[in-house]
Amino acid sequence: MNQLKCGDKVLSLATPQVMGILNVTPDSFSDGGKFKQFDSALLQVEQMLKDGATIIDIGGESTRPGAADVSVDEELSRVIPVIEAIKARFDTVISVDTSKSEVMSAAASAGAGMINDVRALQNDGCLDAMTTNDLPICLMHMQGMPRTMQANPQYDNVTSDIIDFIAERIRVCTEKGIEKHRLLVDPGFGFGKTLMQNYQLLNQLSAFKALELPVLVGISRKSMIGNLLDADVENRLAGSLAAALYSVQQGAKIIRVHDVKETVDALSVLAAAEQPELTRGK
Ligand code: 9MG
Repeated sequence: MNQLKCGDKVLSLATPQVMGILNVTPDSFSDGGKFKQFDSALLQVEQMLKDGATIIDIGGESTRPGAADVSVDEELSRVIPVIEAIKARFDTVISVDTSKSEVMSAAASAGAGMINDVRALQNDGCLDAMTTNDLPICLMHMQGMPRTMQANPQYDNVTSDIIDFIAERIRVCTEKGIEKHRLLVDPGFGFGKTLMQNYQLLNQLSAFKALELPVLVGISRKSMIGNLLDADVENRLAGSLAAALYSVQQGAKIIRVHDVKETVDALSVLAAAEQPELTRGK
């Protein structure tokens, strides 16, 4: 259970892993033409890997609250060339953040090592698409859809409702033939949750251990940090690091972040505090 087979690579989850975020949506590259954008994406990947990321999560569809839909062709044209270029240049696990079956299949053929689906394989064709490869899949919880999800999210009990939802998605996946050892779970911070619901969920994150699958968490720079601290997006680093450390202490195995170096440093200090013998020889 501590190892995840990601295509031709094996990822150890014996220690927490950092997943670096690579958005390839037009709003993430405001400076110039397509080639410049491509180069800048690869430079960003190179830096994140130097800083200690072991997974790069490529997203061609914005899932921010209020974000518009993207066509299959547009998403394919944003994501597939970037997967191919990363695969040719770097030795890393490539995760693809998508909810489209066509993108899942094309990404798997292009060399992706993981699929990260914020809709937990609920869209048409996704379950079938993922039975034709053996990649790991992150099943994330979202209430509603990005355009409207923050309108008025409602739960009886935020943590147990989300655990029940994910348990049902695990059941559906395994019934389809997608083995449990391929699955990761994610409570979906910020996806249809109020500020208080997000912090209740963070407080109770260890309850997700009951699902007996690796937990992935994405809190980096989100509104749950900004709204708590009254901080704009450039001033959320300290809050994001605190959330990352707390998540790992509650059992999270993969942390999805923008600020890779700072997160890796913070996790190294946490690991040394927990196991001082790790510092031997330094
Ligand atoms: C794509 N994306 C944005 N936020 C995310 C989160 O919290 N988890 C996962 N798995 N993906 C996310």
